[in-house]
Amino acid sequence: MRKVRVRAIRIVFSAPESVDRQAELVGVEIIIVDNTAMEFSTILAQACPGLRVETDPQILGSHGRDWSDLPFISPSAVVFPESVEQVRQLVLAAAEKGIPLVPSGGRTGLSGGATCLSDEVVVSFDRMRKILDYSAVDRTVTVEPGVVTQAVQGFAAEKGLYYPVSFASEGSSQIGGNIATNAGGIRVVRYGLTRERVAGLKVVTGRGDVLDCNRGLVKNASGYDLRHLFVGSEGTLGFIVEATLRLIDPPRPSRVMLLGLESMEDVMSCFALFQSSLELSAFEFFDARSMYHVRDGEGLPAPLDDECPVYVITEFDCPDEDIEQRALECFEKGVDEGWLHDGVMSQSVQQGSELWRYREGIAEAAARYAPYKNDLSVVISRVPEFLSRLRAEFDCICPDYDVLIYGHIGDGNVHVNILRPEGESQADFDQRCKAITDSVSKLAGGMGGSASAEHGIGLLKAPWLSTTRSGPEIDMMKGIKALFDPAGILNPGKLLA
Ligand code: S2G
Ligand code: ZN
Repeated sequence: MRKVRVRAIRIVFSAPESVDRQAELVGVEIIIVDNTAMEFSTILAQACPGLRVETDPQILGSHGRDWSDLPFISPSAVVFPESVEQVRQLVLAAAEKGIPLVPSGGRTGLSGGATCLSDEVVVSFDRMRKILDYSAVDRTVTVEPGVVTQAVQGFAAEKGLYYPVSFASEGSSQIGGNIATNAGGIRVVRYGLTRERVAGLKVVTGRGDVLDCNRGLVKNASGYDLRHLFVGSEGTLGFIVEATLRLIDPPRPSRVMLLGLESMEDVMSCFALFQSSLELSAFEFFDARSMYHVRDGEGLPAPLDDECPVYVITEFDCPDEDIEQRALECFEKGVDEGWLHDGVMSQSVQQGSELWRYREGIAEAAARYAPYKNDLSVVISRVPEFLSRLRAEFDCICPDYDVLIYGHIGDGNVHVNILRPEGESQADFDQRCKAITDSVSKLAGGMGGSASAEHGIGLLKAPWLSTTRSGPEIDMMKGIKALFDPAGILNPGKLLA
């Protein structure tokens, strides 16, 4: 008796013409993958000599998750390739056998992009974490995908240069995943996103082709720049197996200000004032609920004499006393205009780090409640309107919810963390949060914004892709997916559900 693997069962009902007529079962379709019951892990182990294949439950548990708090579905195996050739071999075998693969880096994703839907095989890049090359002249470093973000920052600093992409999870996230989600972070307002850092990308496509895109060139006018297709593709077009990153001059000495304000409109007035007078490297905001939770979670003292409705953390170049004076004049003008209520400026690197904890500690403080997250963006000029309409939505839809609103206001990105009330079941909470996401994604989309600013679409936000992308765009994206992954094995169900 030959066991076969059932990939999916489709139960087909008639669509009742009228509501009083019951739908009737008209058919059951069983889709069989032409695999013998041989385990995916066995197939891959045979196809890729030397590939480390794990089915240990503990590894399945750790590597089948990311930070999205989705219900856990175990992968059938986790594989740990150690070379481009091993990745190529395993992709070829998976494409031939119809084995779905899920790429996994630092597993710090927030949209479920590295989680399983059924019995996929997770491809972990934990064993591809070498720094392969460095060029002082090109100011580029070439790394394997499993190199941790913080390691690249450290390597750049050792060379007297700077890798500016920075965010709270940089100690765990991997470069491959940063590129696959085009990670942003706190200094986008000055340095842009990960995309700006990618000078070259080696990728294994779903057909098993190894593409060596751009190879570190500054100029290359030879047709479509395919590397940019892979940046932000969430592992659905190919697996990143090598990245050449462009490093930059280190920043000048900087200062950090924590400011207390009355309203979001005041935040944007201060942003315009500070941006016109100083070299900003960050301009972040967070509301009073965020301040409450970060102080509670991180055990931080009140930074200002009074509590304020809104706070800003801004960082700017301050190489000398003239600039320091200019910063203080900005502050004074903000107070005179009534935009600023109070503020404090760091006098040392240590104090700067301490002030940053009020912003960088929010996500971790909220994580205790397993919050539901929205990650929205609009153009900077529409932030005040967006935020007042967003706040009105929350006041109307869920006045009983504890909602934290914070983010990178300098680049138009607003994060929302909704905390589940104690008395509400997870099912009810999830249901209400889906309705909220419906509303706020349509609000952002209706203003030309995005339902996902930097965390990616993944699994969690796939139902709302169409609030941001048009039908023709989604058709084009599906066409590109079919070209690069004809067998549909690369991170199926993510981004383009
Ligand atoms: C931030 C971090 C992730 C989160 O703090 O800027 O992107 O949980 C977020 O919101
Ligand atoms: Zn963020």
